[in-house]
Amino acid sequence: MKKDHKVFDLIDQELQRQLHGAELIASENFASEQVLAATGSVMTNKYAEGYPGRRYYGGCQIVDQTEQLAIDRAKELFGAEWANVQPHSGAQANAAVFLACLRAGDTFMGLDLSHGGHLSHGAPVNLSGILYRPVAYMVSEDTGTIDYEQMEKIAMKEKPRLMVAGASAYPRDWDYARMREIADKAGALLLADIAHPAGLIAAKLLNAPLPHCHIITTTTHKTLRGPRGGMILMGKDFENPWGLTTPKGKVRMMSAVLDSAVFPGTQGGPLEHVIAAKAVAFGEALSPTFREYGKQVMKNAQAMAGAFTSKGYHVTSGGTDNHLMLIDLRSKFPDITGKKVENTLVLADITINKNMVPFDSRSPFQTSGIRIGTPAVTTRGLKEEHVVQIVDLIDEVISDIDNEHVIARVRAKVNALMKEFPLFAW
Ligand code: DSN
Repeated sequence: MKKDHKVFDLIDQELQRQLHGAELIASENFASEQVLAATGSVMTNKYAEGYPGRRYYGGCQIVDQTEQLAIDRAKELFGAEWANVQPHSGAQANAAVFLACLRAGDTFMGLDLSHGGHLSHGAPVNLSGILYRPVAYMVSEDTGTIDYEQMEKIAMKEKPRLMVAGASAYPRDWDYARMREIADKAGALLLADIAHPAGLIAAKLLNAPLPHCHIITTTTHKTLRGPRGGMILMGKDFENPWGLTTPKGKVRMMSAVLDSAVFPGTQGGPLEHVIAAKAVAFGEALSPTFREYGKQVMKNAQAMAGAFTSKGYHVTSGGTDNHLMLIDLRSKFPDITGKKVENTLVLADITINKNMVPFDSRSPFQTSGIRIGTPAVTTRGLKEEHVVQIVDLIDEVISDIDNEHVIARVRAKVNALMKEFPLFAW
């Protein structure tokens, strides 16, 4: 068959971009060659609606085994009794949990989007904000950390049916035990969305959401370093206090309700090629070297946060416990937006994203902040001394933001540094 050069040239260009640039988007990573091979495998050809051993199609005897392997490894990795590895993404996993736990119009609680929360935790443009009634908790203006006292007050007033612990841009660890106390008092179920720190939690480097949270959702491609996808876990199955009416009658155990909410509730055929790649990634994350990787991710993040602080940038909450940091540009460069920094750094082959900071005075399209994360550069092998060099380079660009010569000089330095750490060398 004739090669589709248009598409494969673009894929090659994307590979070159990844090879030559410094990847600092906190939610991105470099999956291993085995994970890529599984994602690009013949498993993509198979329809397998249903679950292992109970499918709607014939010929599922092999994909049943890969999906069961992914489930078993996921459970081992997180110490969970139950897992569903079919969600196509973290947002899909959340949509399924909401379908299982809420009825249209029900109140649930999540972190305010502008304080680091995620779109699928109640943004007005997402189904979570359209079908349900979100109320938000926030970070404290003084500390930049979650204000659990205020959270409790809001929860007791609003009586949400579900509370969400988790964020897209929050640099600190979570007090899941405290949130469970609040959820119990308010009569809510507690969901931990660990999409960002999942790899660090799997490596036992951050607080464990189990046994405190009733349900966990995650993506598999961020710190967990797997293929792009999602997953739902439970420490222990339990009776769904509200049940779910299906054609077969009332389903009460949460595992059955969640399975049904994923398929057929919100998805059709599972992506068995991605599920095979999830199994590979979970196997990699179970190895001792993954824990060393997680430790280095955190050391690199701390080194970068320290370097930004010493250059006079305001790092929100004063630092980081995990893999990311949020820089509030206003203290050092009040007139420069996050958007401008993002666009300019791309020209220097440094990839970050603009991000709102708590109590931001600008819109999400402009922002006063940038979000920076270390999972991808750490996979390449960069250590503290290298990421601190990148902070110097970022500062050089921002300090003279319209100077093309500076951008070109920095780009050359970034490319030279990345050449020392080839992709897939690990
Ligand atoms: N888009 C992801 C992130 O960057 O955090 C969350 O879904």
